[in-house]
Amino acid sequence: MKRRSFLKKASLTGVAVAVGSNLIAKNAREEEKSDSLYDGVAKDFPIVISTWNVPNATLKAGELLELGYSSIDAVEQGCMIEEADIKNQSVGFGGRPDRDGNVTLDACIMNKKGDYGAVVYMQNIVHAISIARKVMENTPHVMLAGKGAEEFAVASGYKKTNLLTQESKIAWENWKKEADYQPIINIENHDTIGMLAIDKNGDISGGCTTSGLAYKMAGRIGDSPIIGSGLFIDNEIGGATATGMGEEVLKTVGSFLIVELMRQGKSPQQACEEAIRRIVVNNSNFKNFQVGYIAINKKGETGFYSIHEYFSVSIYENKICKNHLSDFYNKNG
Ligand code: SD4
Repeated sequence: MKRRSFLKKASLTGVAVAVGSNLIAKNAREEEKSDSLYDGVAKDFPIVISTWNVPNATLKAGELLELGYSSIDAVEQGCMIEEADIKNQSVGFGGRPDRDGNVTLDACIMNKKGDYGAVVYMQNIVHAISIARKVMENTPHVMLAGKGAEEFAVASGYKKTNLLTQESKIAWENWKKEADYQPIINIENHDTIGMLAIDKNGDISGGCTTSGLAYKMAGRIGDSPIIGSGLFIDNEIGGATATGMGEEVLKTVGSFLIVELMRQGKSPQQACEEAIRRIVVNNSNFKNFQVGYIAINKKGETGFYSIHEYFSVSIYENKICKNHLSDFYNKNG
């Protein structure tokens, strides 16, 4: 019996209560092994994987999943931790501004049904991921931009906040002294959060939220809020999300590519490596920018890979959150 019909039947009989549902999902995984797309052993759910060293956000998502929350709730609330953290200068409040001093946010979210919501170039609202979710759930559209996104957020009850903190303002003023207007991402200096989660029912959701490249041109939008580039989820197969130089991720539609490679039988690790190879193979400039991918498949296997060293990921599994340094392509420096 396929997991989906098994779970449906189980919940109809009222068996799928919090702890029991984990057992059911596990049994269902055992049963579907024979006709699974993948070889190997299914892991215990829930699992969360996030870009960069973000233990607070990843733990928050993991703990919610343990309590029986859905993957979409966990992803939203996990991402919100980084959006509110002024020490993270790549996301939300305290994010680095564009070259005119405006902090503009990009975010998107996808649920287990393949629904998608996004905001781009949104200002003055801390929780871009929540507004993306509201676009997905409460409007007939999938993406709102700029003022329209901001007004929708205010109409939805969110308050306006000046996102430029004193620290980010000082850094921007220092940058202006020698501004060379090159939108080149610094290899170590970014922590956009992309998060993928599998809940106790085995359902996958993902989110991605960022203030984008520091000192970008006004109006610039990166990969993070764009379906298939910064994030893609197919609940039958798995999910992927990206961090780093958005222009390169956009050109290769990286997250969609990774999910499609997994559909063809590649492991999450193999798929991430192939997506990085697609970027570097025709790009002699790859030494000057970083891209990192993370992926998860339906069995809970994870993968991550980057162009350069120092990319890391946070993984929550078996009730523990750990940071893992990624393998990378550019071994020769
Ligand atoms: C962008 N991918 O806007 C984002 C930037 C990023 O960590 O990941 N920063 O291109």
